[in-house]
Amino acid sequence: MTEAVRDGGTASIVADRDHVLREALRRVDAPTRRLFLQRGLTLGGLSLLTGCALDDSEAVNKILTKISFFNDRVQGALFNAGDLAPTYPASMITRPFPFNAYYGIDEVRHVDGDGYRLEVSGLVREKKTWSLAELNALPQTEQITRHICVEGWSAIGRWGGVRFSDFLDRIGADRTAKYIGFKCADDYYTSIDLPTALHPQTLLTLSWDGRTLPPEYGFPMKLRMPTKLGYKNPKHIVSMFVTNAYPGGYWEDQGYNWFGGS
Ligand SMILES: Nc1nc2c(c(=O)[nH]1)N[C@H]1C(S)=C(S)[C@@H](COP(=O)(O)O)O[C@H]1N2
Ligand SMILES: [Mo]
Repeated sequence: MTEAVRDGGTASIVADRDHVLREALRRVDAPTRRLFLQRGLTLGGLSLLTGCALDDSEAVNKILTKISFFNDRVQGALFNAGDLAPTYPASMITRPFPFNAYYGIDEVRHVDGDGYRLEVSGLVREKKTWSLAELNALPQTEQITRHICVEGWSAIGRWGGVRFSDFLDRIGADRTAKYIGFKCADDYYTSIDLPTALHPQTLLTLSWDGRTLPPEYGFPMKLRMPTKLGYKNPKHIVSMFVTNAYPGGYWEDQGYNWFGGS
């Protein structure tokens, strides 16, 4: 054990400064990292940027959280609503397509499609619920795009459904709102920024590989966004709400970056 660690408190923070800087860099993506490195990243600089004094380990956590929010703003500013994620030919679809959730595949949620009603609330003109038949009756589109999971895998899949911006028009969503939050049939939840919600490739997803969305991939409905990492793509959505109050997310509240661009 080093002298600094035995002292605890301030001393260990100073001893851990390289660790704090490394951790700060790990929490941001490439553009923010470049910006930090160009400016010469220092602990003093981080304190200034986040308005936190680096005097105890709680402050370190606070700083890292603030850096993640700072990174959200950088990603939000760099997000170009017109830039499309790559699409692929059907021959490149990954088979079998991977399953992932915070539980194993044997615990996949089986939602009853007949009783299903998507609840829509918050800053919208039409606070109604939607049955699957009603969602399926809306104009549909398809995409073959790549899903990227932070756990170190990616896969190309084919998803179909309603362009989310069309759906937002139909429910009269307030386009000046900050967030759309989603709650799922498991305990999962997440939220996205409005520019991503309105992106042309953001899809209220009802089908996978040309057939009804299977339970493991999110039946009865998921949100598919090729511009965002896997954990931002909620499966088994049962309710959505348009809001200006930050809704967070299942992984985001445990330290994953909120914007989660891919
Ligand atoms: N409801 C719900 N949605 C979720 C998750 C989850 O655990 N529950 N996991 C997320 C993560 S981390 C990934 S990578 C993708 C996996 O989607 P897939 O099973 O279609 O590959 O779902 C995302 N959406
Ligand atoms: Mo993931």
